Amino acid sequence: MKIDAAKVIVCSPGRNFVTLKLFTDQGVTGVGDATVNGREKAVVAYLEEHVIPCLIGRDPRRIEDIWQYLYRGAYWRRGPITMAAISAVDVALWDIKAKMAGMPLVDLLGGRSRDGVMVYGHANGADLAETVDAVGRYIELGYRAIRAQSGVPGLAKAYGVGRGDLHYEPAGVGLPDETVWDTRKYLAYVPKLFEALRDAYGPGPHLLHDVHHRLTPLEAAQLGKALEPYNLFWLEDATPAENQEAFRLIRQHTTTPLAVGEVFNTIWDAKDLISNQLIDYIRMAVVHSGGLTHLRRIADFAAVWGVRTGCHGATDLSPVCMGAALHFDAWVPNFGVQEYMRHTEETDAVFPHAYYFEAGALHPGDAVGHGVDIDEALAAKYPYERAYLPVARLEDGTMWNW
Ligand code: EZ4
Ligand code: CO
Repeated sequence: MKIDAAKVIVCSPGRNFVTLKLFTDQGVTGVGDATVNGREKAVVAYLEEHVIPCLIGRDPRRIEDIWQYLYRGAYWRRGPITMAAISAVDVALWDIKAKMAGMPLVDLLGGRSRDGVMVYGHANGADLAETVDAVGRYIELGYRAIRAQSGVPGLAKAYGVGRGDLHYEPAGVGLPDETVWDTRKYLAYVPKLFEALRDAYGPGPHLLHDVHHRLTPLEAAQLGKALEPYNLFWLEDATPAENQEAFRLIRQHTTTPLAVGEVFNTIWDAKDLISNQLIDYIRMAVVHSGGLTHLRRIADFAAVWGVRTGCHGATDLSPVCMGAALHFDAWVPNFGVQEYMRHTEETDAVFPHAYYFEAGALHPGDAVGHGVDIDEALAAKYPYERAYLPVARLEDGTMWNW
């Protein structure tokens, strides 16, 4: 059996997606997501110029060997572009293997560990009252876990506050949007938000919050402590994690559970965080961490240290990534939660999928493979548009972490 063709499809049904489709001499095809938000074309070139020529003629059943060939064989290892390209190949190969076996992918991974994958939705509002209402709407929709983000008094724009109720999309067409950040205003406000949420909805719903890399370790420790009375499910990306050791200081001061890792690419980015038990949830996604072959190893390593999974699932991760993630989540023994930001109707139509939402959970569905495909004719109606994530500056103009 041979891989006899490969195609990279870029489309923008509301936002940009990069999709790899592999074709075999036996007619079975597979698809993988390769989207890196705001740097899409770099992955396209990496795949077209450097990966696909090495794939043609290879046996698609040899997933492990192809993974090692692309990882070790590149010499220049790791990084988001490389690992997204490897992930796209890996997920397409798992899709092919599961289709050949006539099984949903979860059955190849070891079978289901649970009925449905608990997801958390994104509630947001311009101010405290709007955010409290938005969380209520997610509870009415059946969500058991909800991330709450709110506009901050005195700041024109805040991370996580979007257009409308059920969608949040940070990337924008054109050059990067400039936003202004002030840590003092934010830190004074967030505990009030979670106090109001517990007053309104009691101890039942799991509540989550994403700091989005804005704080220093000491400020993160202060926030974690201030939020302890409200029993968060997790506090996410409290400080940038290039320096894994930085989380030790946060950990020493607070029992608020910590989640990190959506921007990580390999096990090496998380090794110290996990083995020193500095975090509770590892957030790496199928698309940005080398596919199922690598994410499985990270999850097994995390299980040794009692760390659970909480895969990134924002809208820039395409339905193909979501489909693969849900098969992984349904299997992985140390599952925590799966992020779920709904895609637009246009995106859902371009990527027909077997997964569905029911009672606060996503279900991978019963289709063979990972259950997600791309409608190429429809995709062609939505050409690529250059888009970027915003950037952040302090009030005096200093560049900060967005
Ligand atoms: O900003 O996926 O937890 N979710 C997030 C996302 C990220 C985007 C970046 O591309 O932090 O909203
Ligand atoms: Co995040």
